[in-house]
Amino acid sequence: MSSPTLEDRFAGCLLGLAVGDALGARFEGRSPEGIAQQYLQPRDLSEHPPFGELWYTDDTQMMIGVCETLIACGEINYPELCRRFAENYELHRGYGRSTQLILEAIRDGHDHRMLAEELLPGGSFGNGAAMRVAPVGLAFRGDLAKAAEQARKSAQPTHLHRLGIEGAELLAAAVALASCTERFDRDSFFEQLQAVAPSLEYAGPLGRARGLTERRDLVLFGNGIAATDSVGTAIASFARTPDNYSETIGSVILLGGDTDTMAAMAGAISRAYLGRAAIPEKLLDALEDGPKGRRYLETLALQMCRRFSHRSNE
Ligand code: F2R
Ligand code: MG
Ligand code: MG
Repeated sequence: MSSPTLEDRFAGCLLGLAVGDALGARFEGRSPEGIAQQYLQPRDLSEHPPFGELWYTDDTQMMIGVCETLIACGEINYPELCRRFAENYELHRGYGRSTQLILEAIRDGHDHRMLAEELLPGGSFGNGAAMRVAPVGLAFRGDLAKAAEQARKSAQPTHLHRLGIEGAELLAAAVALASCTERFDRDSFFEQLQAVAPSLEYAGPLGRARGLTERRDLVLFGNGIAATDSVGTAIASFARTPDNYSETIGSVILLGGDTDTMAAMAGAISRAYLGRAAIPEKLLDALEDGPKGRRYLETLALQMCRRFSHRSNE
């Protein structure tokens, strides 16, 4: 099989994130035992998805804001990013509490910088900065140091805790590497990621992910809303089944907990590697297609590709 074009990878990444988010959202907060009563194998979720249109959540809505900023400015520009986040914000998408308050403060013209410091001790270590950062990885895929620096900037409005920020750096690097990869090399992938996230909280899971073979061991990586309980899980799931998007997102959804976000992150990495072509049609067709739905994501991917293709290191 020929490798995907760059355009294919960009579209795959954005759509792979949105589909993972929207499918995972149907199971958010549920226990693995409860999900197992309906779905036994990861692929079952793609083959027999829940009935009806699949609606994305805050993960995709914020990722759209990151994309729009990158397309408009060529890099992360703080005021533009805040403006896009607030403009796109819809409460019913299901935001984290602190992120919700910050976005409402931006929207209402209040001083929000203090909020990010004060609402949670030491700033947020939630996975909200990592769940939206994939476009940064695409844009700066040829330069991991730049991707990490831009990921830090993209976290700034809402996530000031070092673990929230480091989770975003790691996820951006994983997308960057996947989008440049012709044939997945596990050792090289993890060696490069380990250089990006040296702190113990991430180094441990990355070390375990490198040797992961059994799906049942994914449970050791966590399924929670903290970046340290979900970013490693998404990366581990991708690296276990790099050639199979349905298996990669299905495996994290079967863990229960923060299913939308784990599937969004895992789906973004998977499709940055595999491209758009093999996202199951059933899932793609079910993804919402309103004003900022499926076709808008395809347009964003095209614009991103035009804006950033010269940075390719392929
Ligand atoms: N919030 C949700 N889902 C909840 C259910 C929504 C429901 N369906 C509805 O109908 O409303 N999902 C989204 O939130 C996660 C991303 O969150 P983000 O952006 O990181 O938010 P925040 O507010 O910064 O942090 C989330 C929680 O993490 C804990 N936390 C973070 N830092 C902390 C600290 N320093 N000390 C203590 N706790 C900390 C807090 O409980 C925060 O509320 C994604 O899952 C996304 O899908
Ligand atoms: Mg969500
Ligand atoms: Mg979530």
